[in-house]
Amino acid sequence: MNLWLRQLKKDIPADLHTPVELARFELGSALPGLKTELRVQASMGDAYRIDPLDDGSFLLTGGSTGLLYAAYRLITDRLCGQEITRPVSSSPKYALRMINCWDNADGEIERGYAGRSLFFRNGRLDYDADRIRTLGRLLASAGLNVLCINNVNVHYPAQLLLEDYLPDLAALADLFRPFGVKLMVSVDFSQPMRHGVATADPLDPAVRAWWQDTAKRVYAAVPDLAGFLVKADSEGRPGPFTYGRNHADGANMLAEALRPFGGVVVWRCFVYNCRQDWRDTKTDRPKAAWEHYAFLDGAFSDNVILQVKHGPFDFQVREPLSPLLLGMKKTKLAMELQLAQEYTGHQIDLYTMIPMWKELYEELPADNIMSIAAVSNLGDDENYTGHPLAAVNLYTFGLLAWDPDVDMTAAVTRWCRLTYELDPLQEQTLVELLLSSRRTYEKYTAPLGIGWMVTPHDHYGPNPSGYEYDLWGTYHKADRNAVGIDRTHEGTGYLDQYPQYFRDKYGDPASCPDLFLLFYHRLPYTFRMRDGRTLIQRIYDDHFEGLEETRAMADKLSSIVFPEPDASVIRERMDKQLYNAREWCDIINTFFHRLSGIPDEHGRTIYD
Ligand code: GCW
Repeated sequence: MNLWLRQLKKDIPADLHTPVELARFELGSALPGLKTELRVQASMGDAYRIDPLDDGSFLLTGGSTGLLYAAYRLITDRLCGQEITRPVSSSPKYALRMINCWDNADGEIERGYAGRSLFFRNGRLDYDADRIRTLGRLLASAGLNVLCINNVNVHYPAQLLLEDYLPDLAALADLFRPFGVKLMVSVDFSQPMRHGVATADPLDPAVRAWWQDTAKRVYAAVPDLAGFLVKADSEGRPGPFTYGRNHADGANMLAEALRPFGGVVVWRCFVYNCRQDWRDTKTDRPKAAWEHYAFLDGAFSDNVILQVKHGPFDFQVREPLSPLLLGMKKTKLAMELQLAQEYTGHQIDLYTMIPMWKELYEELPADNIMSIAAVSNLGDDENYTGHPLAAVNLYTFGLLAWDPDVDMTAAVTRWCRLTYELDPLQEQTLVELLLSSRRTYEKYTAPLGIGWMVTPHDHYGPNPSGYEYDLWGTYHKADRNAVGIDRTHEGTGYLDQYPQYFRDKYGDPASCPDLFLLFYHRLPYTFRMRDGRTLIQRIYDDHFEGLEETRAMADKLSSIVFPEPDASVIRERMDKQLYNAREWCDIINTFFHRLSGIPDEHGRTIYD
């Protein structure tokens, strides 16, 4: 299944080895009548230029991967009914456009909602090569160029990717090479200790030697491996803290090992105390990343990229941009997004992410962000993303990582047009529906930036106090009068981690944007919002609206004629979403009504 490239009917032959060969094949089979000339200009890398010539032919110029991207641009423009009539030049804003799979070697996917791993079975790399080629085609057509295949929580035997399974890794890298997709692997910081080294201390010469030797072997097998991805000292993973070292010590040690081969260390900043005592009011989890990393700004080697989750918590529906992304000016950074709908509906509920990403990109500084990464929403389901409409997130993630200024309606329309041949009215309905889906989901789930009212561990469906007395630092502290945590200077001081303009924007509840209100402030239910409503009334209204909008969405969706098997899957998941939205709406409203005792001004049903 070619998803948004379903009009490309020919499978990719196994004997293509370079992006240029592939570009020729794709152009020849997708646009058989069209004359194209491909001119390699190696220095252009991923960038390309397309010149329409007087005789109706096209001249494509670019680096080898650039030519492949140019070919997909020409093909997809044509499939969308758009003609290139003027020269087009394009180059990616971010050098590394990465998908991070959380696939375990046994084939399970952590937070996977689209089946099992496409890469692993029974503890080994084992896959359907045709599906891998199709995936490569999809990734390249979206401009994506790095794929980390294994979970950042590296479970045995995934460690063997650097050892016994190296030949398998090399074979997989060969498969992806024509697509311009480089592999990356997650590594376990304590791995040397499985090989007779007494410690994993990053400053110990034996540890350094082990990693250097390992890098040499790995790059002999996969010379273009993008590098290593590391989750250290996070949620129980090993890391430099065990040895009294900091994260620059750890990352730079690995960077030194990868440097001779041009590899990068992508080092995640998802470090916080995951064994917090809920009685402890001093610790405020969103502050953690800054406290661990900000003082190290400038201390990382030039082939280290710090990968920072977009918000300070963990992929909630609404979080501010992480202060690290704004404040670490002397460090190379990657922003990490999550396509896997862990907190956003498990690829059952519709949740199109581009409106949220647009907000993030608008705030992102221009200079030191090198890379954009996203946790994968892929699996071995026939349609790759579980919900057929969740593929819009994979595709538009790629478009934005290439060019964050892309218009979001245009991007979603492009995906719809490539994926389905709908009549214009239905297409417009689908585009509108997808673009509104995030806001709708936000309305029926946790209110006004508070997050975390999900069922613990599984993270689907409501449980307003599920995490309230737990270890994870994710509290809302709702009582009969008020809800939220004060994160201003007078409160936990989280907001102090931001530049002044940011503090000014969010620091005062009277001017703080509504949707962030409870992220930054603790407020009484009677607090008057700018539009005159009380906080509690706004919570009720949002939840009733969220449910109503979901019902309207279901109606609209049923008016669109999707092809099978998509139609059945979409219908079946929409039924589940309706159930979920109702559960959320009623449980959240009841929760706050029971606490506050304040009735809904409109007398709607709240179950007590
Ligand atoms: O939110 C948590 C997820 C974990 C995940 C972790 C992370 C891979 O629930 O499943 O582990 O984030 O990002 O490392």
